Amino acid sequence: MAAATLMRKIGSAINEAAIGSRISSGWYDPHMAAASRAVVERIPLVDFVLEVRDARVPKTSEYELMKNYPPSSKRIIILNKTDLADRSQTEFLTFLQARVRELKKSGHSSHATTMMLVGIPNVGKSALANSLHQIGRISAAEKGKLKNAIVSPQPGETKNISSLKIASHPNIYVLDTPGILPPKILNIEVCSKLALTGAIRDILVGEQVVVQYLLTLINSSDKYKKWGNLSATDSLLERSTCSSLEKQKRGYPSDHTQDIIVNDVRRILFETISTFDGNLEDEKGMGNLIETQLLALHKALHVPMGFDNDSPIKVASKLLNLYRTGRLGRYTIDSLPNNT
Ligand SMILES: Nc1nc2c(ncn2[C@@H]2O[C@H](COP(=O)(O)OP(=O)(O)OP(=O)(O)O)[C@@H](O)[C@H]2O)c(=O)[nH]1
Ligand SMILES: [Mg+2]
Repeated sequence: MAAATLMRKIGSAINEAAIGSRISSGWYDPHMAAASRAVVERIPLVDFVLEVRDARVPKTSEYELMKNYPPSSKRIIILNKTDLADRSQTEFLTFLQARVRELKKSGHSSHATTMMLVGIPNVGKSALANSLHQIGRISAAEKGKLKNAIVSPQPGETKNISSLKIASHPNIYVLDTPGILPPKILNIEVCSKLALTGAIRDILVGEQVVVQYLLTLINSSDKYKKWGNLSATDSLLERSTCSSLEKQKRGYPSDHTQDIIVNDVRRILFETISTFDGNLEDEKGMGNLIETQLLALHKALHVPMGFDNDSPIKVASKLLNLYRTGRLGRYTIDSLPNNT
């Protein structure tokens, strides 16, 4: 498999960086260790645990701390980032809205209900906590005073458990928690997917390595074939087909410069893959194609070539950003049985 060496590289970088060094902190830092104890203590105290997973990697993003709890009416698994994944999933907000309504009607209604959002870093727990504000029923006077959770593209943004009120009479609270991973991740494929989807900071693995893994996946899938005849209007059309809820949730500005860049990037990927005459099953062949692609992408991504040593890193982070915001299409990278 062409990705084997890359996966080994990512796996060892991640496990070496777990605890950190004197110059940089690792991803399993004292915050994560403390948060994991705090979450475990709260599990028995809350009414529901909502385990948020990334729809692109529904298996890989399983939350270690809930592994021993069978899915039940208390442990609810939610797939987030469905707009980035290949398969369409049930709309989770509609689902939660129904749960909140049920709660109001049920016997719970005389006392406050607490739901805890848990998950690995960067799956969108805080974004979900904020969306829940919009679906809960809360008086206008209280709305002005509502807290919002901070959302960021970097993993590890939320450092403490915080409580947000999403409905009154009866009161419903959502606990937003810091993202948690186990201190050791032995499976190198899991490591690679976590790095690619942004659960672990890029600096610990290196953007250039992560982007090679991304290109290996793109080059091995046949999605690129759709990019053969792109014009600026195609890409605009594709964006306008996203549902308004998705857009509202993501909050990405519609930026025409970005659309042109996306089109150029897709076209370059299409051209380089379809004219490549080496063997993509072979690591060397894949490596050569990736090298050609990264060189060709400098121009499309507006990174001047060769002026400084950082230009390959800039190309890598721009391409990763396009992928992570769904501009290179939808991908489900965990292989799942068809009935999942
Ligand atoms: N495309 C897309 N992006 C999302 C979605 N939900 C969240 N995001 C983005 O994912 C990134 C992470 O979101 P957060 O809500 O900060 O994630 P988190 O799980 O709270 O992360 P930690 O606090 O680090 O554990 C942000 O850039 C969000 O804008 C979604 O449904 N679709
Ligand atoms: Mg958060």
